[in-house]
Amino acid sequence: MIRFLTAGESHGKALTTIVDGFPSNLKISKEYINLQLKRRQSGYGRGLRMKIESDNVEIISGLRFGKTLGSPVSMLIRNNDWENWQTIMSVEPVDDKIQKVTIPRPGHADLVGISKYNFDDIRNSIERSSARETAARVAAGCFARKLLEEFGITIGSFVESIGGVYPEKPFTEKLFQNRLQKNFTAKTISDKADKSVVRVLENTQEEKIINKIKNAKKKGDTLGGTFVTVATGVPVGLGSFMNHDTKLDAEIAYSIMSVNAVKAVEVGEGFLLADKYGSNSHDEIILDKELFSRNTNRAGGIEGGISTGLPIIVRAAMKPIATLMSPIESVNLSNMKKVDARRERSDFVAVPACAVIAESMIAWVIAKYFIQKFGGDSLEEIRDNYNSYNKKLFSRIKNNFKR
Ligand code: EPS
Repeated sequence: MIRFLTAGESHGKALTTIVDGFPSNLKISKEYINLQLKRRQSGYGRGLRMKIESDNVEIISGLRFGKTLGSPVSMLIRNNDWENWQTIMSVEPVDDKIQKVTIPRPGHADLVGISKYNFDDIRNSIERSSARETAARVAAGCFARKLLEEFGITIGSFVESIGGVYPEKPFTEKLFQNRLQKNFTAKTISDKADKSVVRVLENTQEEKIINKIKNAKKKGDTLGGTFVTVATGVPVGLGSFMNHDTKLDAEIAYSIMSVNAVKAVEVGEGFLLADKYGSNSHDEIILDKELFSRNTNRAGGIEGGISTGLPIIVRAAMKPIATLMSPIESVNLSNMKKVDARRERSDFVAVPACAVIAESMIAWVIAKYFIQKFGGDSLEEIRDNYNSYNKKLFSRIKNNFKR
Protein backbone atom coordinates (compact mmCIF):
# COMPACT_ATOMS: atom_id res chain seq x y z
CA MET A 1 0.00 0.00 0.00
CA ILE A 2 1.43 3.39 -0.96
CA ARG A 3 0.79 6.40 1.22
CA PHE A 4 1.94 9.97 1.62
CA LEU A 5 1.48 12.73 4.13
CA THR A 6 2.31 16.39 3.66
CA ALA A 7 3.09 19.01 6.28
CA GLY A 8 3.80 22.71 6.13
CA GLU A 9 2.16 26.11 6.33
CA SER A 10 1.97 28.40 3.31
CA HIS A 11 4.32 30.99 4.85
CA GLY A 12 6.18 28.63 7.15
CA LYS A 13 9.76 27.51 6.67
CA ALA A 14 9.03 24.70 4.22
CA LEU A 15 6.64 22.07 2.94
CA THR A 16 7.56 18.49 3.66
CA THR A 17 6.24 15.15 2.55
CA ILE A 18 6.89 11.50 3.32
CA VAL A 19 6.14 8.98 0.59
CA ASP A 20 6.01 5.31 1.48
CA GLY A 21 5.35 1.95 -0.17
CA PHE A 22 7.16 2.28 -3.49
CA PRO A 23 9.32 -0.62 -4.66
CA SER A 24 13.10 -0.56 -4.67
CA ASN A 25 15.11 0.28 -7.80
CA LEU A 26 12.81 2.96 -9.22
CA LYS A 27 15.00 5.63 -10.84
CA ILE A 28 13.97 9.17 -9.98
CA SER A 29 15.79 12.50 -9.76
CA LYS A 30 15.40 15.92 -8.23
CA GLU A 31 15.28 17.36 -11.76
CA TYR A 32 12.32 15.12 -12.65
CA ILE A 33 10.39 16.39 -9.63
CA ASN A 34 11.38 20.03 -10.17
CA LEU A 35 9.98 19.91 -13.69
CA GLN A 36 6.53 19.03 -12.33
CA LEU A 37 6.86 21.64 -9.57
CA LYS A 38 7.56 24.24 -12.22
CA ARG A 39 4.50 23.20 -14.21
CA ARG A 40 2.42 23.66 -11.05
CA GLN A 41 3.77 27.18 -10.64
CA SER A 42 2.97 28.25 -14.18
CA GLY A 43 0.00 29.80 -15.94
CA TYR A 44 -1.18 33.26 -16.88
CA GLY A 45 -3.13 34.83 -14.02
CA ARG A 46 -1.03 33.64 -11.09
CA GLY A 47 -0.27 36.12 -8.31
CA LEU A 48 2.98 37.64 -7.05
CA ARG A 49 3.80 34.70 -4.79
CA MET A 50 4.80 32.63 -7.80
CA LYS A 51 7.42 35.28 -8.63
CA ILE A 52 8.92 34.90 -5.15
CA GLU A 53 8.95 31.10 -5.18
CA SER A 54 10.99 28.89 -7.43
CA ASP A 55 10.04 25.52 -6.04
CA ASN A 56 12.99 23.22 -5.68
CA VAL A 57 12.82 19.85 -3.97
CA GLU A 58 15.43 18.49 -1.57
CA ILE A 59 15.28 14.72 -1.26
CA ILE A 60 16.35 13.88 2.27
CA SER A 61 16.04 10.10 2.42
CA GLY A 62 14.84 6.94 0.70
CA LEU A 63 17.15 7.09 -2.33
CA ARG A 64 20.68 5.93 -3.01
CA PHE A 65 22.52 6.71 -6.24
CA GLY A 66 19.31 7.91 -7.86
CA LYS A 67 17.21 4.83 -7.10
CA THR A 68 14.59 4.10 -4.44
CA LEU A 69 15.58 1.81 -1.60
CA GLY A 70 12.05 0.76 -0.72
CA SER A 71 12.30 2.86 2.44
CA PRO A 72 10.16 5.95 3.16
CA VAL A 73 11.21 8.91 1.01
CA SER A 74 11.23 12.29 2.71
CA MET A 75 11.30 15.55 0.77
CA LEU A 76 11.48 19.24 1.53
CA ILE A 77 10.42 22.29 -0.49
CA ARG A 78 11.57 25.51 1.15
CA ASN A 79 9.33 28.60 1.08
CA ASN A 80 11.42 31.55 -0.12
CA ASP A 81 8.75 33.86 1.28
CA TRP A 82 9.47 32.55 4.79
CA GLU A 83 12.09 35.27 5.12
CA ASN A 84 9.30 37.87 5.19
CA TRP A 85 7.12 35.91 7.60
CA GLN A 86 9.56 34.72 10.26
CA THR A 87 7.91 36.62 13.10
CA ILE A 88 4.28 36.20 12.00
CA MET A 89 4.77 32.47 11.42
CA SER A 90 7.26 31.78 14.19
CA VAL A 91 7.08 28.28 15.64
CA GLU A 92 8.29 29.68 18.99
CA PRO A 93 6.29 32.28 20.98
CA VAL A 94 7.24 35.89 20.07
CA ASP A 95 7.21 39.13 22.06
CA ASP A 96 6.09 41.32 19.14
CA LYS A 97 2.44 42.21 18.88
CA ILE A 98 1.11 40.31 15.86
CA GLN A 99 -1.82 41.80 14.02
CA LYS A 100 -4.58 39.22 13.84
CA VAL A 101 -6.61 38.53 10.72
CA THR A 102 -10.25 39.11 11.66
CA ILE A 103 -12.19 39.37 8.38
CA PRO A 104 -13.07 36.04 6.70
CA ARG A 105 -13.16 35.69 2.91
CA PRO A 106 -16.33 34.00 1.60
CA GLY A 107 -15.40 30.86 -0.32
CA HIS A 108 -12.16 30.29 1.57
CA ALA A 109 -11.68 28.12 4.66
CA ASP A 110 -11.39 31.20 6.90
CA LEU A 111 -14.72 31.15 8.77
CA VAL A 112 -15.22 27.39 8.93
CA GLY A 113 -11.60 26.99 10.06
CA ILE A 114 -11.78 29.34 13.03
CA SER A 115 -15.22 27.94 13.98
CA LYS A 116 -14.02 24.36 13.96
CA TYR A 117 -10.58 24.79 15.54
CA ASN A 118 -11.46 27.56 18.01
CA PHE A 119 -8.77 29.89 16.66
CA ASP A 120 -8.55 33.57 17.59
CA ASP A 121 -6.72 34.49 14.36
CA ILE A 122 -7.86 33.60 10.83
CA ARG A 123 -4.16 33.33 9.89
CA ASN A 124 -4.19 29.89 11.60
CA SER A 125 -6.76 28.67 9.04
CA ILE A 126 -5.29 30.37 5.98
CA GLU A 127 -1.88 28.88 6.35
CA ARG A 128 -2.77 25.23 5.97
CA SER A 129 -5.85 25.61 3.76
CA SER A 130 -3.80 27.52 1.17
CA ALA A 131 -3.16 25.76 -2.12
CA ARG A 132 0.54 26.14 -1.41
CA GLU A 133 0.29 22.66 0.18
CA THR A 134 -0.26 21.18 -3.28
CA ALA A 135 3.42 21.69 -4.14
CA ALA A 136 4.18 18.87 -1.69
CA ARG A 137 1.47 16.72 -3.29
CA VAL A 138 3.00 17.23 -6.72
CA ALA A 139 6.40 16.12 -5.37
CA ALA A 140 4.81 12.99 -3.87
CA GLY A 141 2.88 12.34 -7.08
CA CYS A 142 6.15 12.20 -9.03
CA PHE A 143 6.91 8.80 -7.52
CA ALA A 144 3.58 7.49 -8.82
CA ARG A 145 4.12 9.13 -12.21
CA LYS A 146 7.62 7.68 -12.53
CA LEU A 147 6.53 4.17 -11.60
CA LEU A 148 3.69 4.29 -14.14
CA GLU A 149 6.02 5.59 -16.87
CA GLU A 150 8.11 2.42 -16.41
CA PHE A 151 5.06 0.58 -17.77
CA GLY A 152 4.18 3.00 -20.57
CA ILE A 153 1.42 4.69 -18.58
CA THR A 154 1.42 8.48 -18.89
CA ILE A 155 -0.74 11.08 -17.21
CA GLY A 156 -1.55 14.46 -18.69
CA SER A 157 -4.08 17.25 -18.66
CA PHE A 158 -5.33 20.29 -20.50
CA VAL A 159 -7.52 23.21 -19.59
CA GLU A 160 -10.90 23.03 -21.28
CA SER A 161 -12.32 26.41 -20.26
CA ILE A 162 -11.63 29.47 -18.13
CA GLY A 163 -14.41 31.90 -17.22
CA GLY A 164 -16.82 30.09 -19.56
CA VAL A 165 -14.60 30.44 -22.66
CA TYR A 166 -14.70 26.99 -24.28
CA PRO A 167 -12.84 25.71 -27.37
CA GLU A 168 -14.50 25.77 -30.77
CA LYS A 169 -13.55 22.15 -31.44
CA PRO A 170 -13.49 20.43 -28.07
CA PHE A 171 -10.81 17.76 -27.86
CA THR A 172 -13.02 15.87 -25.40
CA GLU A 173 -15.17 14.83 -28.38
CA LYS A 174 -12.19 13.04 -29.90
CA LEU A 175 -11.48 11.41 -26.56
CA PHE A 176 -15.06 10.21 -26.04
CA GLN A 177 -15.39 9.09 -29.67
CA ASN A 178 -12.08 7.26 -29.30
CA ARG A 179 -10.91 8.96 -32.51
CA LEU A 180 -7.29 9.21 -31.44
CA GLN A 181 -4.13 8.72 -33.43
CA LYS A 182 -2.51 5.32 -32.94
CA ASN A 183 0.44 6.82 -31.08
CA PHE A 184 -1.70 9.11 -28.88
CA THR A 185 -0.58 9.36 -25.27
CA ALA A 186 -1.66 11.55 -22.37
CA LYS A 187 1.83 13.03 -22.46
CA THR A 188 1.40 14.19 -26.07
CA ILE A 189 -1.71 16.18 -25.24
CA SER A 190 -0.23 17.53 -22.04
CA ASP A 191 2.98 18.67 -23.76
CA LYS A 192 0.82 20.51 -26.29
CA ALA A 193 -1.16 22.19 -23.49
CA ASP A 194 2.07 23.15 -21.72
CA LYS A 195 2.95 25.32 -24.73
CA SER A 196 -0.02 27.57 -23.97
CA VAL A 197 0.17 30.04 -21.06
CA VAL A 198 -3.30 28.94 -19.99
CA ARG A 199 -2.76 25.28 -21.02
CA VAL A 200 -5.48 25.21 -23.67
CA LEU A 201 -5.25 23.46 -27.05
CA GLU A 202 -6.63 26.20 -29.35
CA ASN A 203 -4.80 29.46 -30.12
CA THR A 204 -7.96 31.53 -30.62
CA GLN A 205 -9.35 30.26 -27.33
CA GLU A 206 -6.09 31.21 -25.61
CA GLU A 207 -6.41 34.80 -26.82
CA LYS A 208 -10.02 35.06 -25.67
CA ILE A 209 -9.13 33.64 -22.25
CA ILE A 210 -6.21 36.02 -21.76
CA ASN A 211 -8.53 38.94 -22.49
CA LYS A 212 -11.10 37.57 -20.09
CA ILE A 213 -8.45 37.26 -17.34
CA LYS A 214 -7.16 40.78 -18.05
CA ASN A 215 -10.70 42.09 -17.64
CA ALA A 216 -11.25 40.16 -14.43
CA LYS A 217 -7.97 41.52 -13.05
CA LYS A 218 -8.94 45.06 -13.96
CA LYS A 219 -12.19 44.63 -12.06
CA GLY A 220 -10.40 43.07 -9.08
CA ASP A 221 -12.20 39.82 -9.79
CA THR A 222 -11.17 36.18 -10.24
CA LEU A 223 -12.12 33.26 -12.51
CA GLY A 224 -12.39 29.49 -12.41
CA GLY A 225 -12.73 26.92 -15.15
CA THR A 226 -12.76 23.31 -16.21
CA PHE A 227 -9.93 20.95 -17.03
CA VAL A 228 -9.49 17.40 -18.24
CA THR A 229 -6.98 14.84 -16.97
CA VAL A 230 -6.12 11.86 -19.11
CA ALA A 231 -4.21 8.65 -18.37
CA THR A 232 -3.14 6.39 -21.23
CA GLY A 233 -1.57 2.94 -21.25
CA VAL A 234 -3.46 1.85 -18.14
CA PRO A 235 -3.92 -1.93 -18.26
CA VAL A 236 -7.30 -3.65 -17.98
CA GLY A 237 -8.17 -4.58 -14.42
CA LEU A 238 -7.15 -1.83 -11.99
CA GLY A 239 -9.72 -1.25 -9.26
CA SER A 240 -12.62 -3.50 -8.37
CA PHE A 241 -16.41 -3.69 -8.02
CA MET A 242 -16.08 -5.95 -5.00
CA ASN A 243 -16.41 -3.16 -2.45
CA HIS A 244 -17.43 0.49 -2.22
CA ASP A 245 -13.90 1.55 -1.36
CA THR A 246 -12.09 -0.37 -4.09
CA LYS A 247 -13.64 1.31 -7.13
CA LEU A 248 -11.12 3.10 -9.31
CA ASP A 249 -13.55 5.82 -10.48
CA ALA A 250 -14.74 6.51 -6.95
CA GLU A 251 -11.23 6.95 -5.65
CA ILE A 252 -10.17 9.11 -8.59
CA ALA A 253 -13.19 11.38 -8.04
CA TYR A 254 -12.33 11.63 -4.35
CA SER A 255 -8.69 12.43 -5.04
CA ILE A 256 -9.46 15.20 -7.52
CA MET A 257 -12.20 16.66 -5.37
CA SER A 258 -9.55 16.93 -2.65
CA VAL A 259 -7.64 19.50 -4.70
CA ASN A 260 -8.30 23.03 -3.41
CA ALA A 261 -11.24 24.81 -5.08
CA VAL A 262 -12.44 21.80 -7.11
CA LYS A 263 -16.23 21.67 -6.96
CA ALA A 264 -17.17 18.96 -9.50
CA VAL A 265 -15.67 15.86 -11.08
CA GLU A 266 -16.95 13.73 -13.98
CA VAL A 267 -15.64 10.44 -15.36
CA GLY A 268 -16.02 10.06 -19.13
CA GLU A 269 -19.09 11.83 -20.51
CA GLY A 270 -20.38 12.12 -16.95
CA PHE A 271 -23.40 14.45 -16.75
CA LEU A 272 -23.97 14.22 -20.53
CA LEU A 273 -24.82 10.52 -20.19
CA ALA A 274 -27.79 11.32 -17.99
CA ASP A 275 -29.66 12.81 -20.96
CA LYS A 276 -29.01 10.06 -23.53
CA TYR A 277 -30.44 6.70 -24.57
CA GLY A 278 -28.47 3.69 -23.40
CA SER A 279 -27.79 2.73 -27.02
CA ASN A 280 -25.96 6.00 -27.42
CA SER A 281 -24.14 5.89 -24.09
CA HIS A 282 -22.18 2.65 -23.85
CA ASP A 283 -19.02 1.67 -25.63
CA GLU A 284 -19.52 -1.19 -28.10
CA ILE A 285 -17.09 -4.06 -27.71
CA ILE A 286 -15.03 -4.96 -30.75
CA LEU A 287 -12.28 -7.42 -31.41
CA ASP A 288 -9.14 -5.87 -32.82
CA LYS A 289 -6.82 -8.79 -33.67
CA GLU A 290 -6.01 -10.38 -30.30
CA LEU A 291 -7.33 -7.48 -28.25
CA PHE A 292 -10.71 -6.25 -27.11
CA SER A 293 -11.34 -2.64 -27.94
CA ARG A 294 -14.22 -0.16 -28.06
CA ASN A 295 -15.68 2.01 -30.78
CA THR A 296 -16.11 4.86 -28.29
CA ASN A 297 -14.87 5.75 -24.81
CA ARG A 298 -17.81 7.52 -23.21
CA ALA A 299 -17.21 5.57 -20.00
CA GLY A 300 -13.87 7.35 -19.70
CA GLY A 301 -11.87 4.14 -19.42
CA ILE A 302 -13.64 2.73 -16.37
CA GLU A 303 -16.50 0.19 -16.18
CA GLY A 304 -17.72 -1.31 -12.93
CA GLY A 305 -15.00 0.54 -11.04
CA ILE A 306 -12.33 -1.28 -13.13
CA SER A 307 -10.06 0.13 -15.82
CA THR A 308 -10.99 -1.00 -19.36
CA GLY A 309 -7.59 -0.37 -20.93
CA LEU A 310 -8.84 2.73 -22.78
CA PRO A 311 -7.71 6.22 -21.79
CA ILE A 312 -9.02 7.27 -18.39
CA ILE A 313 -10.73 10.62 -18.88
CA VAL A 314 -11.69 12.79 -15.94
CA ARG A 315 -13.13 16.28 -16.19
CA ALA A 316 -13.29 18.64 -13.24
CA ALA A 317 -14.44 22.15 -12.39
CA MET A 318 -12.51 24.65 -10.30
CA LYS A 319 -14.40 27.53 -8.72
CA PRO A 320 -12.98 31.07 -8.99
CA ILE A 321 -10.26 31.97 -6.46
CA ALA A 322 -11.88 33.18 -3.22
CA THR A 323 -9.65 36.21 -2.58
CA LEU A 324 -11.13 39.20 -4.43
CA MET A 325 -9.52 42.60 -4.82
CA SER A 326 -13.06 44.02 -5.19
CA PRO A 327 -14.40 42.12 -2.24
CA ILE A 328 -17.91 40.89 -1.46
CA GLU A 329 -19.64 41.10 1.90
CA SER A 330 -18.31 39.66 5.13
CA VAL A 331 -18.30 40.33 8.88
CA ASN A 332 -15.41 41.72 10.91
CA LEU A 333 -15.09 39.24 13.77
CA SER A 334 -13.38 41.83 16.00
CA ASN A 335 -16.54 44.00 16.21
CA MET A 336 -19.17 41.82 14.47
CA LYS A 337 -19.90 44.60 11.96
CA LYS A 338 -20.63 44.23 8.26
CA VAL A 339 -17.52 44.86 6.20
CA ASP A 340 -15.89 44.09 2.83
CA ALA A 341 -14.04 40.77 2.82
CA ARG A 342 -10.29 41.01 3.35
CA ARG A 343 -8.05 41.58 0.36
CA GLU A 344 -4.69 39.89 0.24
CA ARG A 345 -2.16 38.78 -2.32
CA SER A 346 -3.48 35.85 -4.30
CA ASP A 347 -3.93 34.41 -7.78
CA PHE A 348 -6.57 35.66 -10.21
CA VAL A 349 -6.76 32.33 -12.01
CA ALA A 350 -5.12 29.02 -11.13
CA VAL A 351 -6.93 26.53 -13.39
CA PRO A 352 -3.74 25.55 -15.32
CA ALA A 353 -1.99 24.75 -12.03
CA CYS A 354 -5.04 22.93 -10.70
CA ALA A 355 -4.93 20.60 -13.70
CA VAL A 356 -1.28 19.75 -12.99
CA ILE A 357 -2.11 19.01 -9.34
CA ALA A 358 -5.02 16.81 -10.47
CA GLU A 359 -2.56 14.90 -12.67
CA SER A 360 -0.52 14.12 -9.57
CA MET A 361 -3.58 12.94 -7.69
CA ILE A 362 -4.81 10.70 -10.50
CA ALA A 363 -1.28 9.32 -10.95
CA TRP A 364 -1.24 8.49 -7.27
CA VAL A 365 -4.54 6.57 -7.38
CA ILE A 366 -3.61 4.65 -10.53
CA ALA A 367 -0.20 3.77 -9.05
CA LYS A 368 -1.90 2.60 -5.87
CA TYR A 369 -4.11 0.14 -7.75
CA PHE A 370 -1.27 -0.82 -10.07
CA ILE A 371 0.92 -1.79 -7.11
CA GLN A 372 -2.01 -3.54 -5.49
CA LYS A 373 -2.48 -5.70 -8.59
CA PHE A 374 1.11 -6.29 -9.66
CA GLY A 375 2.83 -5.63 -6.33
CA GLY A 376 6.34 -6.67 -5.47
CA ASP A 377 9.20 -5.40 -3.34
CA SER A 378 11.37 -4.41 -6.29
CA LEU A 379 10.56 -2.82 -9.63
CA GLU A 380 11.76 -6.00 -11.34
CA GLU A 381 9.31 -8.16 -9.39
CA ILE A 382 6.45 -5.84 -10.34
CA ARG A 383 7.55 -6.01 -13.97
CA ASP A 384 7.46 -9.83 -13.97
CA ASN A 385 3.94 -9.84 -12.52
CA TYR A 386 2.76 -7.21 -14.99
CA ASN A 387 4.24 -9.00 -18.01
CA SER A 388 2.81 -12.36 -17.07
CA TYR A 389 -0.71 -10.91 -16.59
CA ASN A 390 -0.66 -8.89 -19.78
CA LYS A 391 0.77 -11.59 -22.00
CA LYS A 392 -1.78 -14.19 -20.94
CA LEU A 393 -4.87 -11.97 -20.64
CA PHE A 394 -6.48 -12.64 -24.02
CA SER A 395 -5.58 -16.33 -24.24
CA ARG A 396 -6.99 -16.91 -20.75
CA ILE A 397 -10.33 -15.40 -21.71
CA LYS A 398 -10.38 -17.38 -24.95
CA ASN A 399 -9.61 -20.67 -23.20
CA ASN A 400 -12.04 -20.07 -20.37
CA PHE A 401 -14.93 -19.59 -22.78
CA LYS A 402 -13.98 -22.25 -25.35
CA ARG A 403 -16.81 -24.73 -25.84
C1 EPS B 1 -0.13 29.29 -3.75
C2 EPS B 1 0.39 30.10 -2.81
C3 EPS B 1 -0.40 31.19 -2.25
C4 EPS B 1 -1.38 31.74 -3.28
C5 EPS B 1 -2.25 30.62 -3.83
C6 EPS B 1 -1.52 29.42 -4.24
O1 EPS B 1 0.51 32.18 -1.86
P1 EPS B 1 0.15 33.55 -1.09
O2 EPS B 1 -1.06 33.25 -0.25
O3 EPS B 1 1.35 33.83 -0.28
O4 EPS B 1 -0.08 34.54 -2.16
O5 EPS B 1 -0.69 32.32 -4.35
O6 EPS B 1 -3.16 30.21 -2.86
C7 EPS B 1 -4.47 30.44 -3.06
C8 EPS B 1 -4.96 30.84 -4.18
C9 EPS B 1 -5.35 30.20 -1.93
O7 EPS B 1 -6.54 30.48 -2.06
O8 EPS B 1 -4.87 29.73 -0.91
C10 EPS B 1 0.64 28.20 -4.37
O9 EPS B 1 1.81 27.93 -4.01
O10 EPS B 1 0.08 27.53 -5.26
